[in-house]
Amino acid sequence: MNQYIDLSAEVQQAKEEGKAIVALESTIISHGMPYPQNVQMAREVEQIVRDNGAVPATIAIMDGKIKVGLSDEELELFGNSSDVAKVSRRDLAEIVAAKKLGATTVATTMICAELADINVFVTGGIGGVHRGVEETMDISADLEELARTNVAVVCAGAKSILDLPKTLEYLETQGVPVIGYGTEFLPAFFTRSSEHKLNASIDSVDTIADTLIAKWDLNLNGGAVIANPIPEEHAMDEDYINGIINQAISEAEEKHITGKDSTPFLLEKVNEMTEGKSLDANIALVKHNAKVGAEIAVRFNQKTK
Ligand code: PSU
Ligand code: MN
Repeated sequence: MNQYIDLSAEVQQAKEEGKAIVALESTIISHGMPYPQNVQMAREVEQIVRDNGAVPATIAIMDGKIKVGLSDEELELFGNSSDVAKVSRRDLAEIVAAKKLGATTVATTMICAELADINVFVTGGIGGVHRGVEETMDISADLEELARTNVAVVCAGAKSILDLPKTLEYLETQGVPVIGYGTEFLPAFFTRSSEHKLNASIDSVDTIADTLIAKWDLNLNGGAVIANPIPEEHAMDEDYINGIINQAISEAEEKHITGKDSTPFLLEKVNEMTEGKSLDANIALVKHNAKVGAEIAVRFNQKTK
């Protein structure tokens, strides 16, 4: 194992026993949701992974190490401190070497998961091509990571704070499969669907595991997006949430919020303007992803043992 990787006792034991492991990110905790709901979400998601037969490994940077598996106290620390850096690929070496606290984005969680030999990663939504990219060139490093790192990312699609068609085009160019789980259309995070038809739709976790195995056995390097729609009962009204998102984007433009601050700003604004309703939806969809992700990880593990 890489010298910078520090496995928790639970993850270490899972490795020894050959159990399925599911990676979880920490930017969603430190920069994606308010305290204390973020910490509670993180604990519940870990428990859902366990209840579905896998072992959770929340990933974060601390004391010059990549921690794979966090204790309750560490989850609390990452959920409730103001000096946690948002760490994407660009930032990883600096934050490790400086021994700072860092929360890993989708891109960095993929890097760390691969180093720890974990194939399945569960989160809420991936980053993507931002609206207005023609001006800003703002394209999340998550997409480039999906192109090169062999980890499957189970998410609820991407938020319409992004330019969804351009995000799909980018992924196609990079050869990243986007698999709709039980849907033929890209889920748009808060809503179950969008108008963007996907190339692949699979209804069983077993077949998803087979697809991942075939991909990597064929040396088709890179990740895959498993897009799992938010459960019906938690989905938001499309016009309502898109109206709010448009307002949040206007405000970000007025305030000249750019770069890595853009996504956290928009998430917080949307949460504020929906009076917490978007946060409830966000938490519900992550929990659902945790169940599906654990099921995929268990199948993948059985088939590759
Ligand atoms: N989308 C969400 N919640 C999040 C993020 C995205 O709904 O917390 C986080 C993830 O960690 C993702 C990151 O990797 O934002 C993308 O940031 P950026 O656009 O700066 O690459
Ligand atoms: Mn960006």
